[in-house]
Amino acid sequence: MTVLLFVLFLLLALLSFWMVTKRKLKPKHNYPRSLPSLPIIGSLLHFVGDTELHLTFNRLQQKYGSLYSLYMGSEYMVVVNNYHHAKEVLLKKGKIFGGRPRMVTTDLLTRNGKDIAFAPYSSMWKLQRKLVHSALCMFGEGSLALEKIICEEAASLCENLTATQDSPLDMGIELTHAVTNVVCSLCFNSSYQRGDPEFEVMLKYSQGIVETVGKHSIVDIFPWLQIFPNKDLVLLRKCVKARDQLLHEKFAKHKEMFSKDSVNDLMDTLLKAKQNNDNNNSHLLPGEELTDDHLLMTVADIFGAGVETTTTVLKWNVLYLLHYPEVQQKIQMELDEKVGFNRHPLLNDRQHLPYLDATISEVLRIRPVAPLLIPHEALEKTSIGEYDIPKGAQVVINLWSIHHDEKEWDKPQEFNPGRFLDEDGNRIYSPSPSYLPFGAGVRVCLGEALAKMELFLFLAWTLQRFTLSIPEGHSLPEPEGKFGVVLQVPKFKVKATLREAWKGNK
Ligand code: PLO
Repeated sequence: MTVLLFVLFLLLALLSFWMVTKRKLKPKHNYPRSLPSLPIIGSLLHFVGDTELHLTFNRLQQKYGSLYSLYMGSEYMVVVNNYHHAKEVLLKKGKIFGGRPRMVTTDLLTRNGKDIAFAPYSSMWKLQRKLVHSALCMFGEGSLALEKIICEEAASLCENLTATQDSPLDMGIELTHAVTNVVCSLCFNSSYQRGDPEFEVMLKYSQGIVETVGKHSIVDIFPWLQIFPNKDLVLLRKCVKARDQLLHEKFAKHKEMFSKDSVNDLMDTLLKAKQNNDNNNSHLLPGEELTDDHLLMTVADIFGAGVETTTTVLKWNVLYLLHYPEVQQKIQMELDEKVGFNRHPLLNDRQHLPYLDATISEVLRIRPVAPLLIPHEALEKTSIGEYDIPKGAQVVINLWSIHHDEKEWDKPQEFNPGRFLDEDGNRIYSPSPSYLPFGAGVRVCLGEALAKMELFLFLAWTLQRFTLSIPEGHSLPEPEGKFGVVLQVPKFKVKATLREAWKGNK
């Protein structure tokens, strides 16, 4: 009996101890305010029929504040809508938040995270990033070679525009062609001629991937839905297959021709690194190996990112120039004065063309390429501001909110390149710190310098020679983007008219 009483007493004591500690622990967890959620579907009722996630996340701030949480199905997600918190996540605690959530669609695209952008935080990922970074420095940013390549492509872009002069033209395709050839030289030391069927294949599969990958689609939220037929997954698989075929051909050719004394492009750099690594696995942990899959996925990432992001920004630029002909005219006046008509624009001119530079910055602000960046994942228990964040939480940085914050930007909905200039028209870097078009921290965009060179040169060349306008009978395209892994630009036609000074000479 006494034993029984003793056990009962012990149990009661344990229970009360547990309850007291639980009550004590509970207030310790100060998680961000959460949207209501139901079992299994989580907070998804808020997003029924919603395609523009960045806008909904922006709107939800009114009710839940700038930092809130929700459940995407069963996944805990924190949404960051202001730059203080964004900088804490990306810069101050960059390593802690350096993970990536696994998703069905991105796993399919990257052979389970063997690329850079969607890969988990690991020593392999660091090695891949380092290799690409040094290759970009070697072939591009540091040397004149890249400027020459971009200018050659800009020249043939202008030729094509001259040929189709005054008739309605989908400039998107011309711009994609030019940008693709720059990235092609960089990755594969090759380029596409006009009308090359391989280029058409690339255009088509890339569009399919952009439409289906990494946009929190239903299979990303409920991976078990993969077992049922799914239109998006069928399309994605088909496009990835087409991409792989193209990549394998290029890879095989490079392997065959490879010589470590003649490294001509990114693919060669990666092959050389693999050879070195096979000899002495220098940077990697035991059991880790830089495989052909890693090389392929790395090139695929750089190629895909290089093409899709830069063309998207160029298309947004053209769209805004059609809406604001006075901005276009101002850029042309600046070009006429600083570059003139006897030579083409060079990278060195950038410092003398602040209005063009400011226009590019404003386009990147008002229509960020990746409005939610790529989701991050907390690799350990941590915090944002005064709030606790559990290990494994998905953290989404809403760049759209950060770039449209009324506390930071005067009339953020208005397109106004002048906000990036001081009273004398000199370039200021950014009037507000609430501006991160390329992200920041350990996952910052690898192609920022390359992108800036291309944006500047392609626009300067085009506007030096042509005036862009809406063709007769066509209407102005709405500046509404379609959310996805990049913010897609609506299709529209442009009339490119050769400017007076260029008529008669080439
Ligand atoms: C674009 C379509 C390509 O076929 C594959 C591809 C690879 C890398 C992705 C890119 C797509 C979209 C833009 C991404 C880029 C990596 C970094 C970049 C997500 C899906 C951004 C904006 O973060």
